[in-house]
Amino acid sequence: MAAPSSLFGAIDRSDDRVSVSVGGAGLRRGELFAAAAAVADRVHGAPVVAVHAEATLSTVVAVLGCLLAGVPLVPVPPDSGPKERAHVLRDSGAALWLGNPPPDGDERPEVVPVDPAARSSSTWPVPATDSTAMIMYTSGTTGSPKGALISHRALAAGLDGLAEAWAWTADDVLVHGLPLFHVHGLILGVLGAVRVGSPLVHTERPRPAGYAAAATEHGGTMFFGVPTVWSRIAAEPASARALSSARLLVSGSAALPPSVFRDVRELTGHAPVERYGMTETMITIAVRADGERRPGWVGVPIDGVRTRIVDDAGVAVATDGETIGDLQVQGDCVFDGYLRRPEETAKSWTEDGWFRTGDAAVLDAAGYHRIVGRRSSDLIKTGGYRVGAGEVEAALLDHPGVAEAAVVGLPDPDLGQRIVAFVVVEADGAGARAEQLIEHVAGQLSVHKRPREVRLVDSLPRNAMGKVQKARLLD
Ligand code: MCA
Ligand code: AMP
Repeated sequence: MAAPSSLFGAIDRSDDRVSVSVGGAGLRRGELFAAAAAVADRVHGAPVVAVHAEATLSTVVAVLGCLLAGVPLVPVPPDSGPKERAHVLRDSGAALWLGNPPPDGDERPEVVPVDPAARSSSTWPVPATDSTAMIMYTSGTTGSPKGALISHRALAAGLDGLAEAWAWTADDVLVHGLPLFHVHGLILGVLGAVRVGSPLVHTERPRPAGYAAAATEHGGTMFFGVPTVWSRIAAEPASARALSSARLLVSGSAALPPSVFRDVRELTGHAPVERYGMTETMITIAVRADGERRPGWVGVPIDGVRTRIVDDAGVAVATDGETIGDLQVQGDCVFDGYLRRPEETAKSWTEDGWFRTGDAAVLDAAGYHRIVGRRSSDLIKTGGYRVGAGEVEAALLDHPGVAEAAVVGLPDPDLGQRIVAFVVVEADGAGARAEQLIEHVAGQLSVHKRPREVRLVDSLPRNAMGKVQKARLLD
């Protein structure tokens, strides 16, 4: 029986093509949608549903079930601390929690287990293209993470643009082991594969040996990774060489160091394809499969996206490959705003309707883009994760022994940037030692938001207005 679905085309429950496997547990395409339909039966009509986004087949089934039922879903990172999780659940208004319950006994919505072996033949109306498909929480420079509202239209437009740019078809086999709670691993890495119809082999963690095994055992043709993953692959030549049979090695989520680009090219025979995006916009700029691969350059806008790079007066900068300006984008893949944050939403667009990415970039005469960095040092990219300095500072200041805290991202050969906190302890805060403060943050926020290092200092550098001078800490 075929049933309609805007994101995944007509669904045939007898379709026995290999579809998704996570850590070796797999479902054929028809089974995947029948299992997802059983989830949809359970969540249909809920206002918002949280998905405990562990790297499992159940997570894939849960996400597809919500999309089939037209219920907005919120992926919750499995390692998020109680404070972060409570914020996401409260802010999103999630009425149900799909998947294994979180480890502690927090207050939480009704828990609904997910069973990849369940089957249902129910069908639902295709969700309106402008309705919210996902609420993806992402850090800003200050405050708690904000929920980016991503519509069914944005998902479809973003994925189709990438499929076109990379000649991504059902003949590909996609391999990655990225987390299933971000755009990269979940939207591109799962929904992309299911929309295109290419089998997905998810390796649970993005480790070099897992990627190499998937190349030889499953004939992987496309591999996704953040720069840290590619740098770790380049450091294991035997694993890297196993990827030589691939068609496309794709890097994104942070800047790929040119040295890693060259090492990967040398070991695998493939120059990596770089692409640029944001939680708020999906992937807007990419090197095409048939395009020139230049280290440090992320390519051209995907189909349906327009970009501009402007100076402080809003005037387009010269296309000389050198003049730096603010990157702004437009397109159907852009989100609809932040949940319950009208002011921050309004500030994110220019008066003439361009989304301000907050990234500085240059453009050359061939239309190639290079990302120079974030405009604000308060957004840190560590291992491909975006972390707001303000959120980590707030967690540190919550500790009774901390008087002042400033968090920055310092250059790191493995992670791109590593989180370093400069802390002034209270006069009577002798107990506030560095390791305790790291654990204190870990008790509230996700693992990757923990400072790797805490430096106890007598004072923070401040300007005449009393504002911390982060540039001096970065030095
Ligand atoms: C981490 N650990 C720590 C600390 N931080 N221990 C003590 N203090 C800390 N501060 C622990 C970890 O839990 C882990 O423990 C061990 O140390 C090693 O951590 P790490 O070096 O971070 O390695 P990893 O856990 O293997 O992670 C590296 C990684 C990961 C796999 C590259 O960072 C990752 O999955 N990144 C992907 C992020 C991503 O998908 N971003 C996409 C955003 P244990 O071994 O016990 O677990 S979407 C996006 O950006 C846009 C749309 C785009 O363009 O894609
Ligand atoms: P996130 O919200 O986690 O989606 O992070 C988005 C940010 O990651 C962007 O605003 C950029 O600063 C950064 N980013 C993503 N892809 C790239 C890339 N290929 N090169 C440089 N920076 C990137």
